[in-house]
Amino acid sequence: MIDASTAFIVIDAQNDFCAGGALAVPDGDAVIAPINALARRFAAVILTQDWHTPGHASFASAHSGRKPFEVIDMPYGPQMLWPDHCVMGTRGADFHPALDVPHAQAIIRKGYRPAVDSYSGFMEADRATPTGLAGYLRERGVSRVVCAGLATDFCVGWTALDARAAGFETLVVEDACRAIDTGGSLAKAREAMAAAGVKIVDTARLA
Ligand code: VGL
Ligand code: ZN
Repeated sequence: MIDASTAFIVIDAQNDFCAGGALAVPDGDAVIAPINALARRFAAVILTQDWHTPGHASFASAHSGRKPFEVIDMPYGPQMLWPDHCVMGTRGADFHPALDVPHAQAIIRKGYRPAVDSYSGFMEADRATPTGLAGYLRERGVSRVVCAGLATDFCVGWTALDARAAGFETLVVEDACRAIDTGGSLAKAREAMAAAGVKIVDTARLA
């Protein structure tokens, strides 16, 4: 049942991940309509927003001789490099203009520390620094989270895995997500989510 103990987490529904954006996810715009429709079914709605400093360490442009989608070793582990995207305060970091969730109550920004990425809405990529989202949800009495947005294999996947790790029952609405799918990343994310007990559902089956 969708009641106040279930939160809808809309992940990175931002211009840079949509058509014409700096890190456009294939068919990314297609998530906006189902997210708008789904959001109406929830009293508790939270948005995440990828929010990087200019010259962020996850940008290929910050590492001489490196290109987007290469993987480098960072002090906290392997890091895929990306085109410059979602720079704080820029249009690319804004939510998609058609995103219509005025009743969303909190926006969790992430990836704002210059040297550390954060795909997950819960935990930065150092796997040690929480964003505060788990505590926020617990204080509100949330025990179940439903995730949708961009991208399935990165920010949605990591957010869902961390939600499980934090003890939340976790669902991902797959038809309200789209993937980057680079180097087998989507298959890997699906396997990891299944192994962790994340439930993959679609809008029609969500109850
Ligand atoms: C994302 C790569 C880099 C995402 C964010 O939202 O999935 N992917 N930053
Ligand atoms: Zn990012």
